[in-house]
Amino acid sequence: MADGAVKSSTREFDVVVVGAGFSGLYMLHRLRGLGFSVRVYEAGDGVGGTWYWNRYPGARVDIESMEYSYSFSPDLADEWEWSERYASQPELLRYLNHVADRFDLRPDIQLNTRVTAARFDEASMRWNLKTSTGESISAKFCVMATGCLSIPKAPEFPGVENFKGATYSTSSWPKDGVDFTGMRVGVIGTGSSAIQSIPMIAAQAAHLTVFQRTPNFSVPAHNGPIDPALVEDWKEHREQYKDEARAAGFGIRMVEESTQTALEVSEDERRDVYETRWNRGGFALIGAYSDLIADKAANDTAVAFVAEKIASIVKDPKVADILTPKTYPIATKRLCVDTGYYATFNRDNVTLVDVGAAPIEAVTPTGLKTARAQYELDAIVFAIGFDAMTGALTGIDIRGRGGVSMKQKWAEGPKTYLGLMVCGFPNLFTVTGPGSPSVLCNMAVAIEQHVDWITDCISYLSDRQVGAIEATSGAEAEWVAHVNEVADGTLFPHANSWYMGANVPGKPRVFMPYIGGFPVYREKCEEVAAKGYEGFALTSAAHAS
Ligand code: N01
Repeated sequence: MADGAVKSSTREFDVVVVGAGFSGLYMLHRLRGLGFSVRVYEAGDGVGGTWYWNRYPGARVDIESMEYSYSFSPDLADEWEWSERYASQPELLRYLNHVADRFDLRPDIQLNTRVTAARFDEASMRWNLKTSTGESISAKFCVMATGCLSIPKAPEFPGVENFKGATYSTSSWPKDGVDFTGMRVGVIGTGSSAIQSIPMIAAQAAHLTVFQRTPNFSVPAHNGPIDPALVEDWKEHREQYKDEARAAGFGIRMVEESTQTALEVSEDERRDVYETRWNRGGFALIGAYSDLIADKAANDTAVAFVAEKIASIVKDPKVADILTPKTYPIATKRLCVDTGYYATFNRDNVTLVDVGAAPIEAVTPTGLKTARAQYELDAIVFAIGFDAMTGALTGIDIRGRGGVSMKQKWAEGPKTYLGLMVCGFPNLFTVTGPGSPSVLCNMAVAIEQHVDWITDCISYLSDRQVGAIEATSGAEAEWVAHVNEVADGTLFPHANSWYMGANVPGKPRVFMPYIGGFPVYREKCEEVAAKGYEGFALTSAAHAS
């Protein structure tokens, strides 16, 4: 049978959705509600995406629970009660399972099934997909709801396979948890995952050694039981607060983005503002001044404030100094939100090792060897991050027109139009793809906006019997240039961050998310749709054979 032809064993759908996390669940709900036949394929044995996999101790959201929730259903919002200001991973996973049950999504979700390949058949204008379970699927549309941080980096340390103790990765933690009692544990990495898990592991292990290559900025969450008055207030003003979140650059209402610039106020006033926001907790600090991510001198004031905080919390000045970032502006790597992170280094059973100064050379059978010393360990935790934003898409053998793969197309960095579609890959949508605000926005807000846009688009095409939609090369090139131009106007490219692809050896250095702000971006998407999908080429279904 010719390549792309539909075999009798091939299952056919209007839309295939890859991934059953926050995006995939809502995508299914929206499309099925309009009568499309939809099938979701999920690699895990449960729904929840990020919140299914990342079960490490201390894992919790860094945006307040009330805002990190779906907003599409007032009934869902009214009936669900968050117990903490920042929900923990188990609670988030319960929430997503509740959503799957409440909207009866499970019958259309196939678990334990990884989509391994997707090929566009130009004659039929359909996608032919293959799965890890050997299935063949044909779909008119393909929605990649694969997440921005879902492909972990492999531990690239020589000798890992010879280690006699246990190894764990924060991004695929055992479901039954891990008991570190009495053990000498090493954590490699000091990103958000490590910063959340380090205080928890330190409280249990006999000894914890933290191997830090680059220090991160972290702000306190001030987590605790959710304030019932806050919940009541949200119930009363839900629509207003939703609009306010969508009008905020980062899609987070509670950041309270100021319009003032940092240097227009006195040092004393600035200190008071930072102090108030530090005490409020979470990302409030970066909302203090409008120019913190654009003006180095402004940013330096926030850097100095956090450095002072670290020095005031960490008793050993040498340790405090190693923990203080000095090589990049604050917020240009994802700001971490913690519970007791810096204070953990005051514990007698915690050691900080600067592997920026003396790199890790190898994992040995009994521990870890740096350029300076050998560390004896019973367990190693890899908290070394992800092949962010592109890894989940280039990890699937996606082939568009002419058999060109996504990997080839993105060899020099991701190219998309609006982070929603890629020229040469018709009828394939990416939820929170590179080139969209995605990880620089409240993901709940970014996801709902993308899912709504994609749903409207598929519905529009279907009503008009359009066979295929595809980003034009001109619109794509203009958008990529715009994404870069906006990023270059900020301090973000100054950091070796995963936003830049800098954490994965050999990955092109390109700033991947769109930093122009969620409101501007949303307006652009709405304008494009209102103009009959400007920048996209639409092909009549009559051309399909
Ligand atoms: O990963 P990361 P993460 N040798 O890439 C180090 C989201 N998230 O899983 O900076 C030694 O941030 C690496 O060092 P360096 C959030 O968006 C959210 O922690 O590259 N060290 C770094 O310290 C976050 O940003 C929450 O020099 C090595 C660390 O490993 C994103 O996910 C919670 C190394 C990796 O940090 C990723 O966070 C968790 C090597 N060879 C995650 N390779 C919430 O709070 C890497 N490192 C919601």
